[in-house]
Amino acid sequence: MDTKSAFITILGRPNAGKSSLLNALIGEKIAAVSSKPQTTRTKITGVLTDGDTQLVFIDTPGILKEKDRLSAHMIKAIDNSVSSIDAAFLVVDAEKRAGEQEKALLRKISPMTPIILIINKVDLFENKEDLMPIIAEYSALGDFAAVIPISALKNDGLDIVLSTAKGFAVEGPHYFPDGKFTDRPERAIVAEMIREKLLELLSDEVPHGIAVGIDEMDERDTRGGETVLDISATIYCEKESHKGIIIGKGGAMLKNVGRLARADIEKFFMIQTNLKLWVKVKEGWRNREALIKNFGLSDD
Ligand SMILES: Nc1nc2c(ncn2[C@@H]2O[C@H](COP(=O)(O)OP(=O)(O)OP(=O)(O)O)[C@@H](O)[C@H]2O)c(=O)[nH]1
Ligand SMILES: [Mg+2]
Repeated sequence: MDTKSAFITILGRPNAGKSSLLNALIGEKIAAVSSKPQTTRTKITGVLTDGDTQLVFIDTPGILKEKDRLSAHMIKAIDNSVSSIDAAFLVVDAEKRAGEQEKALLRKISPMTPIILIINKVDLFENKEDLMPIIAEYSALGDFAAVIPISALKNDGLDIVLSTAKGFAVEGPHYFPDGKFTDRPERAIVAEMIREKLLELLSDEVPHGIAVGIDEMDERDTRGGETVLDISATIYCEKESHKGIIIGKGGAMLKNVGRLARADIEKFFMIQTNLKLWVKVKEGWRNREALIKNFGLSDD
């Protein structure tokens, strides 16, 4: 059988729904999703193999302005994801006006790379006619190979995204074993599940200064003959005052984070999980290269 593959990078401003789209296309929750901007911090690869065709999607952080060392790495992750690809998805939020952020992203993509404009969150429009001027405005930003309105949240239009993506596959080997849907280590997926809950539950600056490290992740057989997954993770924050907020009154916040993250982990790995969370302060880690690297957030 002649195999085919396509590498497709997903770009877009913060919160446009890039990671939601990646998860929906792969059918597994491999990337954290939240209503806060700058949820994704590194490039995340999702793989979908269908018969002879393998699609490799690369989700990227939504960020354009450098404000510290971490954001510099996030921008680098975007820049490192736009070369040697077969196509790019520009994901835009139908509720937002087209702007400088999209233009800046388009400038990063080689003129040789076909770009598919994906207009996301169309579920928020009761009257689909209201979408027409929005589609026209975004379409005027560039020369797009296709324009596809979707709802990543409601799984609407994804079949068109997939068939369009397949059209960009070129003859070549499959770069990942069939059945594998991400190159992310299990520990990284778990850390992101925990950070996702912190992003949703905490407000303002606190969650943006958080990194999660997995200290232990091991399966264990209980006396009752069951297998459980023991995970011990540390939540690093930037200030002593943030530590108090993360732990919450009587430990309530941390308990809540643990409960929600555990549910996600159990669903993903299909195994009963015992999750222990710790909180530590690492002042100014977002500007410390060694710590950024340690947290797996470096794109060198
Ligand atoms: N209504 C609606 N909400 C959506 C849709 N897709 C994503 N969202 C929401 O939009 C928010 C941002 O989604 P993400 O997937 O994290 O966005 P992102 O582009 O990856 O964001 P960054 O990683 O911060 O750049 C979340 O609250 C999602 O639930 C959609 O189709 N419809
Ligand atoms: Mg994201």
